[in-house]
Amino acid sequence: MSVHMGFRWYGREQDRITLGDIRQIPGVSTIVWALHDKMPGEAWEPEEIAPVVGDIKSHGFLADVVESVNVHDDIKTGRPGRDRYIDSYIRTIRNLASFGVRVICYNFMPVFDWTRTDLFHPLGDGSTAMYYQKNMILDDPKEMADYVMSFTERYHMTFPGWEPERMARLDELFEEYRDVTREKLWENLRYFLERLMPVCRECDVRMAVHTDDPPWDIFGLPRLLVDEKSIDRLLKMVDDPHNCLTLCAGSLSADPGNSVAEIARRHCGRIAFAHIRNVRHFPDGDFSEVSHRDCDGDTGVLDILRALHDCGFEGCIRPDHGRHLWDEKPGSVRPGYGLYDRALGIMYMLGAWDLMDKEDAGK
Ligand code: CS2
Ligand code: MN
Repeated sequence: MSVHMGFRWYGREQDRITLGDIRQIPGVSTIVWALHDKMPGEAWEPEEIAPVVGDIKSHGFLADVVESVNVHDDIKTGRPGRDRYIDSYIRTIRNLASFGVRVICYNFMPVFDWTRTDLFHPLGDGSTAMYYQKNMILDDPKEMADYVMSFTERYHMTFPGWEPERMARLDELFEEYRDVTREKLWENLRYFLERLMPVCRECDVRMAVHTDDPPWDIFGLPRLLVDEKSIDRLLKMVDDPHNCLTLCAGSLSADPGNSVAEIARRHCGRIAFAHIRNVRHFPDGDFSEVSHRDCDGDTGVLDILRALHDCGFEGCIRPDHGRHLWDEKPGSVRPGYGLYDRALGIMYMLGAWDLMDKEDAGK
């Protein structure tokens, strides 16, 4: 069964990596894309979607997976404005579907998307990777936001979920989330999904929520999708085949208590998209991103691939964050999204997958 391998691309304006570069990586069939200059809550219009999809297709790739259509804070907090923003989300779903998009990855994390304390942490071999130092994520979200924003300012790079416009009103945002307990956040996610499902059924689009990164509360903000139990809850809460998961191996495995392979086996039919990334843990709770090679980290990359293969997984798999190698330095590379290590990760995954295919063919 051939694997549907994806590569995330930030678009001509925001990515130095070209579609031509990606073409040279064996086995990539899908470009995972987004309109990165859209703010959460804004509808994506056909005339904005068309050129990007056209560009991707003209290079021989599929454009059927979008990551991310970000969810407006009013939807997450359940403020009165949410219905208007859900309406525009629905408009985006319809517009994307009309261009053949079948999977939309999004997240439901309050205020921040992925959170790291060092975006270029030396790994000792000359490469760098993203790193999480637990004792730095305690009570001052400003410090961390300023750190991430310093990259935006210095290198004119924005990161999804770290929109400068939102970060500039961090105090206000924290205030808006003050009364949003974990249960309220679940309720707001349910409300959002229930409004989306009829449209998803009609357009055959699967909404694939990304697991929370890291999978625990930060700065007093609740995080929902953190382990097998919470994933169960999500899938049962809105029990529709269009309510799906983005299985992000690296996010989940930041908690050593999670077995990503088990989660993959249990929920395979509802996993619409998989992110493969390897993480190494340190005894003090810190973790570092590392190469995709199984033995370089604690994620169990081979077990996860085996689980997906055994289940007949047909969704898109992409390498998630990679290390920064060779000439990839701050300013020349998007943190986690260099060319080389993700390409190496793809070759590693294809090696494992092809071998499993061969074994099956010989049975
Ligand atoms: C991604 C996430 O770079 C990453 O860690 O996996 O930022 C992901 O794109 C979003 O959470 C999905 O909305
Ligand atoms: Mn991910």
